[in-house]
Amino acid sequence: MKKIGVAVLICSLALGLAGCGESEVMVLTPYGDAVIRDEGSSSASTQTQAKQTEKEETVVQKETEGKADAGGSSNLIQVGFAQVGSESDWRLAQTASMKETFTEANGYKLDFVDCNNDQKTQLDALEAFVENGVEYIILDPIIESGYEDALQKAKDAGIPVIVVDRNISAPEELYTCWVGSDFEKEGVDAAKWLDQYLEANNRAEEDINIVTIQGTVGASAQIGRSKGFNSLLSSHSNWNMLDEQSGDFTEDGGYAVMTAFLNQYEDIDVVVCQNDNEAYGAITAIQEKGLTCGPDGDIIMISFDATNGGFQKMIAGEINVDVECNPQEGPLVAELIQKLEAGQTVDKIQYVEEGVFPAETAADIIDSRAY
Ligand code: GYE
Repeated sequence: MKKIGVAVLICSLALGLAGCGESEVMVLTPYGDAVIRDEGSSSASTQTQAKQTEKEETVVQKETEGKADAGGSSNLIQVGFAQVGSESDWRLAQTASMKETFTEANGYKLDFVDCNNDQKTQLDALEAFVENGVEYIILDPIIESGYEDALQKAKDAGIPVIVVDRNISAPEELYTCWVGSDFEKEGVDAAKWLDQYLEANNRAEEDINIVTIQGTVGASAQIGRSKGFNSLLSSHSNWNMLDEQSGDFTEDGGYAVMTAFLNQYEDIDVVVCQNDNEAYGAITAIQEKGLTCGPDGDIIMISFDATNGGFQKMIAGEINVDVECNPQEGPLVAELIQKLEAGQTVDKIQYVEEGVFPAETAADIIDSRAY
């Protein structure tokens, strides 16, 4: 597995086709086969197979029709992006990265769909991309399951699908590649930070009551962060996970869940918020109860994403640590598309590198952050 280095800042506490003829164009079928199409005729032959199958001819024909449907901008690469929604600062930063990358000036025609955190909307968007004959599909899956049929349709139409950010449980042969974060590692990093923090503050032997405000249940960012953090619970018999409830990655959700936790549990030592927006809501709920959180507060606040807003909350003394999740995936995805356009193979799984930022490092680092 390859690691792509992108603006990496890890603090001291960081846990660290052969050529075509002149009139021919290359049309990629997903996952390896490059179909060479003679633009002057409807014939096609594959690079890797001497015998063209009926199915592939259908695919090429469909792509030709589709490209015409997609808007007549023949020199632009048609890309459809089915985005999760706009639930968080992280999401807005990732949308900005994609929109800044897939511009007409850069040679792309982007069809962007905000799926409003609704899987049905996302599946409809994927179907529309196939019907419109886009050349590439970028999918940020809301949850891990339920995309097999949609991916199969894209594959049958010869459209490569690049999965970004959140993982997918569909068989690997149904999509071209995935690029995103190692969410389980993020969870482990958060727990390791807590371990070191408690040790440094002479609280390693104390009973520690923890609550988790989960992200959208079934989203790989939720699954991985929970799995990673909870994997260290068994090695700390004094860590007690009181409760885990979903705040859906939103500020309102974080506020509602934290309010309920505070009403139910008298002694909460640590809150794990699975993104910054949930942390903003949780902080409000804590303050409304007359309590404080952060390095000098009553409650230890752990967050994920490390967006600008999260850094500001660390500088304000309200978040103890923010585990980075890098939203700047646009250039990486464009690089993959350019490689595919050039007939190169791409690695199936690619992680972006990420760091861990404790509050005491925030003021020095915030100005160098891009999101
Ligand atoms: O942490 C959260 C967003 O999938 C990594 O989704 C992403 C998560 C991110 O809503 O803020």
